[in-house]
Amino acid sequence: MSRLVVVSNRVAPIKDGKAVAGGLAVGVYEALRDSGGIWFGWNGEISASPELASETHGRITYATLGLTRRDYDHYYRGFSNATLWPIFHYRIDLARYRRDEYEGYRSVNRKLAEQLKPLLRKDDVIWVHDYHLIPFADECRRLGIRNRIGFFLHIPFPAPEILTAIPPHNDLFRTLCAYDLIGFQTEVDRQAFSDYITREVRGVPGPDGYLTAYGHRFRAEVYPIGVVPDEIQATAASYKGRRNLIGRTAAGEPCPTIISVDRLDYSKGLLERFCAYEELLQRYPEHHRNVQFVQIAPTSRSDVKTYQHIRQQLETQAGHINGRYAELDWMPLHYLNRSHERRVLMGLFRGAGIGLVTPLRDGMNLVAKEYVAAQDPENPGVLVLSRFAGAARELNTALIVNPYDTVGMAEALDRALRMPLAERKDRYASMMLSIRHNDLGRWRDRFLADLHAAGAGRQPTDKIAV
Ligand code: GDG
Repeated sequence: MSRLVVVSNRVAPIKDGKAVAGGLAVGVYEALRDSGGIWFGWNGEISASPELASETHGRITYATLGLTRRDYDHYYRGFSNATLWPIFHYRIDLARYRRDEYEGYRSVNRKLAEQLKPLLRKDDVIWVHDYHLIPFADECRRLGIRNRIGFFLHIPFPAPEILTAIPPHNDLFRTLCAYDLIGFQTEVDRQAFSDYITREVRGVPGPDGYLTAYGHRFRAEVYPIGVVPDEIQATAASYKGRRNLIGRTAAGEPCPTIISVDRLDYSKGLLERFCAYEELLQRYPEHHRNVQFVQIAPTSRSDVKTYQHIRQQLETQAGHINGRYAELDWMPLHYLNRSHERRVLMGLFRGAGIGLVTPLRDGMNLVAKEYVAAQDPENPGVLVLSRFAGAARELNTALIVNPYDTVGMAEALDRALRMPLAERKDRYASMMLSIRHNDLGRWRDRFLADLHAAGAGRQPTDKIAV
């Protein structure tokens, strides 16, 4: 059996037996635990002279290194998170481009490939994750690495017109074509990629998802990431903490709760969501004292300017809503800027009657799937879901909303608060079917099976045109 080598921007070594948090970490960890192998990438630290360090737990070797301050600024904070992230999420208005940052991005990819090379064996299969590492396979090929290399994009792939706003888009996407297999969250993303390749570089689509561009034949396919529903069910059901959350209604019953959990990111639509909640309170006074909204939003990328700005806007809006509607014994909005343990989140999901997941753009959005998987099948809550989350392609019996439509979202919340049990059960059953079908194991197994098959024809003499 080939060894699996996973390459991702961040690697956090996981001690034996310790539970891991977050969908990607769980998926990658389980894939590695079954096959054994290496998890390679940045250790999250800034260092004046980064050195490769490795740690083995069970069958997994964590090989990590730091970044210099300059590399961090150019590769991570700059081109990855101030250029690619906003543009891939359709926010050209928030993007900036600096040539030195792009050069830094390319150079870190080169250095990472150089550091990985001595660790590789001939039949290792390499699985690279996300937008930080688009040029990684190209750098590997330049070093003579001929192993199978696949790439999975966790975020959306935007329409070609948006992508061409990235000044070096031709150079960047030429490097993407060096992979043997490229995976996307949804068919919309795969189609946008195929459009870009055929339109911008005159690539040629073939049967079965194969494309030829820059003299290289590779495959592009859809692999919707999933969760482990049974594990979430068990964790949520066994949580004994404050299941009924914070408040009580005027009648002394547990207060119906709307819950949202997101990294604090402008793509997640938090501000629009706060406005929709205010609209609900304004239009439907009967919900006063009978609903509370809990928004958990751990800060993220707080040294990138646009993230500081959105944080200020949210604090202002949260203060405005509570200032306008709160009573001595009723707090309509609980805005928590801290992260919480995964088991606590799953317990809170189960106790909340509404899961409100309304990103402006999202590759998949695992919180939507986690909220549904955590529900009590006998008394499930309602998922209100943005049409712009990848998850909306599968969870189409959620209440689907447009996050730019404040009144529409308020109406959906009102409908969710009133929804009868039979309808909630029907919608839940249908969503669970698709969550079980596209679970995390299937995501991993399909990708790896296709990667084995896709690279099978690669000859040692294959050349990537430059
Ligand atoms: C990217 C793409 C795609 C959140 N707060 C806490 C916490 N979380 C966990 C959630 C969930 C994960 O983090 C977030 O995943 P999402 O999918 O919602 O969003 P991104 O972080 O933007 O992820 C996205 C994903 O990659 C996977 O491909 O779906 O579209 O943007 O698991 O539960 N976990 C803990 N404490 C928190 O406070 N423990």
